[in-house]
Amino acid sequence: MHPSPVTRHPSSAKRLLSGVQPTGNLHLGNYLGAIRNWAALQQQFECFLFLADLHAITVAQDPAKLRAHVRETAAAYIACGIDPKRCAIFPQSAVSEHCELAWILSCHTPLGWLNRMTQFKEKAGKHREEASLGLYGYPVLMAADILVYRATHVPVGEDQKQHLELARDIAGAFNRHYGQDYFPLPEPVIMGAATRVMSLRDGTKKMSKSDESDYSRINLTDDADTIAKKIKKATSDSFATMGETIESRPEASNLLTIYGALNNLSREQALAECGGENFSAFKQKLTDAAVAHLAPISAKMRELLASPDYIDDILRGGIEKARGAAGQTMQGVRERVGFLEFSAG
Ligand code: AQP
Repeated sequence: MHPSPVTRHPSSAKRLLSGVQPTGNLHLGNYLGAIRNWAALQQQFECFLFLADLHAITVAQDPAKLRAHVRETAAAYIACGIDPKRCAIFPQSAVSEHCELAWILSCHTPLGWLNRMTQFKEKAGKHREEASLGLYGYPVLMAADILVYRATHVPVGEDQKQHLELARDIAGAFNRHYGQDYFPLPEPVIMGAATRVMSLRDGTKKMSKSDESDYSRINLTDDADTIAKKIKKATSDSFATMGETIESRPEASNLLTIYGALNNLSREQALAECGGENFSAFKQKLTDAAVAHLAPISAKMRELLASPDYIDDILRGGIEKARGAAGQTMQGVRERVGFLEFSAG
C-alpha cells in the first residue's frame, strides 16, 4: 500500500483541529463522540487530526505501549472513515511548534484561569499536590494545538467545552497584547447524538479508556462475542420497559443513546422504536447494532496494523503538512513577540 500525498488547501480554507490521546482501549465513546464526526466534517474543512501523545504523557505511559498506541489510533482514524489524502494525520510530538507555542501562550495565561478547569480537579482528585505541572497546564497545550494551525473550528465533546473556552480566552489575550487579531477565535462544533457516552457499569461516569474495568466500555477492537458479553453484563434495572421514566435511569438512558447514535436515530425515534421493550430484548438489539457497526472497523484496523510501514508513511505525510502550517504560524508569532530571527546557513 502506498499513500498519496496529503492534499494542499488554499490558506483561506476553514480549518478544523482535533485529536485523541493514544492511551489504548479506544472505545465507542471516542468513536461516537469524536472520530465519527470528523469523518463527516472532512468534506467541509481542511482537517488536522493529531495523535495527542504529548497530552498522553501528562500521566505515566509505558514507552513501547505509547508507540504502539500511536499507530493503533492512526489506524482507528482511517478505519472509521478519515481519508488520509484529505486530512493530515500526525503525532503531536513530531511537530515541535506545539510545545513552543504552548510556552509562549502560558506566559499570557493567568493562573486564575487554569484554577477553574474542572477536568484537572477530576483527574488530580485528592492527589493534587502530586499532580504534574503538565497535567495542570494541559489546557494551555490544547490551546497551542489549536492556535498553531490557526484553526477556525474544533469539534468538542461536552467534556472539552471548558478547555475550548479557555483556548478562545488565551487567543484573545495574545491578540490584545500584541494589538492584532493574529489568532482566529476557534468555534466549537458540537455534533452527534452521543456527545457523552457513559460507562456500561455506571451510567453516571463517562466511558473512558483509563477505566480499570474493561466491562465499562466497548472497545473498537472488541470482537462480536466480547461485545455481546459486555452488553449482557451492562448494568440494568428491573423496570418493565425501556421507556418507563427513562430520564431518571442513567444506565437505560445511556444504552438508548448508544442505540440511537449507532442507528442515526433521534432520542424520540429511538424511544418510539424501543420504549416498549424489556431490558433483555433491547440488549440483544443493541448488541446486533454494535456488532454490525464495529465489525468492519475492527477488521480494517487489523488490516492496517499488519502494515505498520503504510501507517508510518501516512504519518510522515501528515507531519510534513502539519509542520508547514505550524511553521508559518510560528514565524508570525516570533515576530510579534520580539524574538530575533536567524535563518539557517
Ligand atoms: N465517553 C465519551 N463520550 C463521548 N465522547 C468521548 N470522548 C472521550 N470519551 C468520550 C471524546 O473523545 C475525544 C478524545 O478523547 P481523549 O482520548 O483525548 O481524552 P479523554 O476525553 O480523556 O478520553 P478518555 O477515553 O476518557 O481517555 P482517558 O481515560 O485516557 O482520559 C474527545 O473529543 C472526547 O470528547
